[in-house]
Amino acid sequence: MKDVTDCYREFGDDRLPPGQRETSEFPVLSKSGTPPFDPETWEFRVTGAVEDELSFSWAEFQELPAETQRQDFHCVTGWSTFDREFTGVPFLELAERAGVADDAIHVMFSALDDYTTDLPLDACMREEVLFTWELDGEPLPRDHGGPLRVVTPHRYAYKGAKWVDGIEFLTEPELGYWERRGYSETANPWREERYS
Ligand SMILES: Nc1nc2c(c(=O)[nH]1)N[C@H]1C(S)=C(S)[C@@H](COP(=O)(O)O)O[C@H]1N2
Ligand SMILES: [Mo]
Repeated sequence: MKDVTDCYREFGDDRLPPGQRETSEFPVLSKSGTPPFDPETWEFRVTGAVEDELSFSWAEFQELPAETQRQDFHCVTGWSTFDREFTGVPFLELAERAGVADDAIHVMFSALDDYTTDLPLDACMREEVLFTWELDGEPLPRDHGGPLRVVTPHRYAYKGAKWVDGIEFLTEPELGYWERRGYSETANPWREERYS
């Protein structure tokens, strides 16, 4: 198990970011409910500014090399939860397999509920950005983004797409669902980057 709960040290002195409150709960927050998932037709795609575009079925995705990490989770609405254990594939693994093009600078994540979120490439190329299907030793609950979601403990949690089914590498920044509605593109909790 890899403990990445101390990734905050790069950004600030306190594990709990300013203006956040720790809760022992793990609330569910979704823009529009939990979308259906069919393991037979589900397809995960890596597209855009890469050497090789990739595509995985649900069975294939789960064969990728996985690891378990202990992480914290910070929602922009003010709650944080500590020491959650997520198992999955690092973003870095997918980036390496696809071969990121030299002119890629940004990433768009897409999801089954038509949610999108974007991040600068350097904020994605970090060990703690995981595509995860297991939370605290159990299959990731559907409301929390099962079968597959992204976690971003170094950023507010809206950067972690639940029900994720694709990433696109971009040569120009584009805005995701909440980013178009005024939320921060960079979303660093220790700098309280909540709004743009
Ligand atoms: N696909 C999708 N991903 C999403 C969202 C969403 O509505 N749809 N909400 C985001 C927000 S605002 C937060 S705080 C977290 C909430 O994750 P949770 O429901 O597991 O707590 O998911 C993020 N990822
Ligand atoms: Mo959120």
